[in-house]
Amino acid sequence: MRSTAVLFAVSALVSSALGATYPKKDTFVGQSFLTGFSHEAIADPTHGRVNYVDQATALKTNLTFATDNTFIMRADDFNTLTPSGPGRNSVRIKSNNQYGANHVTVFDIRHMPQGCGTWPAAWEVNEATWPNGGEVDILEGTNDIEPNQSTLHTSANCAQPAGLAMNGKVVSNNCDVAANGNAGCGVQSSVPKNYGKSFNAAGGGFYAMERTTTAIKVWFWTRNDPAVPADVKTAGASVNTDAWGTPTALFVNNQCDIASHFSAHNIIINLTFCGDWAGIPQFFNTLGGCPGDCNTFVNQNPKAFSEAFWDFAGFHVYES
Ligand SMILES: *[C@@H]1O[C@H](CO)[C@@H](O)[C@H](O)[C@H]1NC(C)=O
Ligand SMILES: *[C@@H]1O[C@H](CO)[C@@H](O)[C@H](O)[C@H]1NC(C)=O
Ligand SMILES: CC(=O)N[C@H]1CO[C@H](CO)[C@@H](O)[C@@H]1O
Repeated sequence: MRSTAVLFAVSALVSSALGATYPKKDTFVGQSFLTGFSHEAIADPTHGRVNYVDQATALKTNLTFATDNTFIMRADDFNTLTPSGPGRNSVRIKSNNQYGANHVTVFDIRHMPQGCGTWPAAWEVNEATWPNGGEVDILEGTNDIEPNQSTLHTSANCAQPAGLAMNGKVVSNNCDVAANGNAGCGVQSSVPKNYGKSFNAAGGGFYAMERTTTAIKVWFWTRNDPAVPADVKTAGASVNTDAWGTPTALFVNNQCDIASHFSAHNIIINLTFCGDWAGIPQFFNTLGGCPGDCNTFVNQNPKAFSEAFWDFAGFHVYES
């Protein structure tokens, strides 16, 4: 009895020491996004009305703009498009480094893309092995609708139990991409101002994601929330996730072996228009309140995209 108790106490100490405090690995602020990330001038796999441009084009046309402390990525808000030509110019970037089994990513975001037809996403994935290396969607939505959802997408045999301690509401619990039309296992946030117009009006905020071999957690704090942890706010030399309180979303490994379903990931930021999600009338018209047909709207209304930009104060990756 006694030795079991001692063993238990020791292993609890060890796992909390290993799991909670992470030293800083990479920091991306301002111009360092230009060397730490690559612009991906690729065809959008989600069939959006988008034309992703390369870094030289993005810098030349000011779609990508960097100073010492600002990194902006935007949609073209100037050109009217011909329906038979390429889609609206935009930017998609991917981190050159990958991050593995024990890491925390903190996204300090001042502004996110808003407007009819927009579909922005901040996520982590290994595109080369998808879905076997898993996918973690940290921030994603369309048409300013506040789905405020965090989602995992995986290969078979990964699900989430009910009743976990989190602030969000579980909307689906099978993470397998082959189930439920690749809905994944998602949790809807209940923290205010975490997406679109309300997020931007508040000056943005902080998203953080922690991945270990036993759990994946997502937190969100709006810019002036007094509860923003000091290590998040100041992008400290290390972070202690144990002090961050109840996460918005929690995924655990009791019906999903996280170690084998998630490989090392790149961070990807994309901004597309319409396509497989944002362009569906249910989301564009009914829930988004946007007029007519999504592609036509994107072609004819460049000024509607003046708020379709990301402004990053910085990304900070911690790894142990
Ligand atoms: C490029 O974009 C930045 C950020 O919005 C802006 O401050 C700057 O004036 C723009 N530069 C040009 C040449 O338009
Ligand atoms: C970003 O691209 C990935 C595929 O590479 C896709 O799964 C995701 O839905 C895209 N999201 C946006 C907003 O473009
Ligand atoms: C704060 C916030 O934006 N909450 C929204 C999260 O998503 C649900 C469902 O879409 C909305 O009803 C909430 O208003």
